[in-house]
Amino acid sequence: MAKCYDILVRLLLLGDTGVGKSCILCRYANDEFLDTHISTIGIDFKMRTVNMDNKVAKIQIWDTAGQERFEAITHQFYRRAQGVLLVYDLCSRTSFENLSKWLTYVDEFANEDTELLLLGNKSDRCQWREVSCEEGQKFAEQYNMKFFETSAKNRENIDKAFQHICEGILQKQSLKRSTQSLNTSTSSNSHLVHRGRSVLSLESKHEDNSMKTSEHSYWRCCAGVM
Ligand SMILES: Nc1nc2c(ncn2[C@@H]2O[C@H](COP(=O)(O)OP(=O)(O)OP(=O)(O)O)[C@@H](O)[C@H]2O)c(=O)[nH]1
Ligand SMILES: [Mg+2]
Repeated sequence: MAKCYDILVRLLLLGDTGVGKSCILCRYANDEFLDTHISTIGIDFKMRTVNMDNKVAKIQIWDTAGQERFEAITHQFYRRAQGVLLVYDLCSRTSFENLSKWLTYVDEFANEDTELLLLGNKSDRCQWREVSCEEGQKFAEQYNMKFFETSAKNRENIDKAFQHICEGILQKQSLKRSTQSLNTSTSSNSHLVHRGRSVLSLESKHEDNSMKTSEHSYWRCCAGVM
């Protein structure tokens, strides 16, 4: 099948049950909002195509269930994510306190260079707020994440948050590409130096293939789980 995009970005939504992950995704992908809580079973996904840097970017977003009983399923998806949106409900201190648990999972199951973004959702319910904006900001800074307060209900910061994480991922990728080409030229130079002089051997760096899962095997793997 012909590829109809230039860039594929894979994101994962994580956080306690009820914080609004599915609503954030519905708002971003379909511009819809659902008032009732229908708990996600295992994992779900949606896509949106956007223009970034004059390229067509397909954003594939995996929406995980916050309930503990699905963790064994959802952990399998962490490694394929280039970015994780970590969500808490700013009207629920428990969901904020549980962020460290989600970060432990990210540490354990995601790639080291996964881009992270913290979202304090339900900003339209400020009168019931249990977590201040400053606390959210401070937590995010501790883990080197950018932070947004969002509302899936009134759209606040939803597009901005997705745009931010995608840009971060693309910047990281282009930096990685430049480093790799630099390494390649260094290692080919090192080869020449080694052959020509027979004395100097510079160690060539191995290319990091961890993020190069082909889309084909990716889909096969998901199909096995779904
Ligand atoms: N007021 C308000 N309610 C929201 C917002 N986002 C989600 N909700 C409500 O919060 C409840 C839970 O939303 P979901 O998106 O289903 O939560 P979830 O994080 O996907 O939950 P799980 O699938 O169980 O992990 C629903 O009743 C939503 O209507 C928001 O920004 N503002
Ligand atoms: Mg859900």
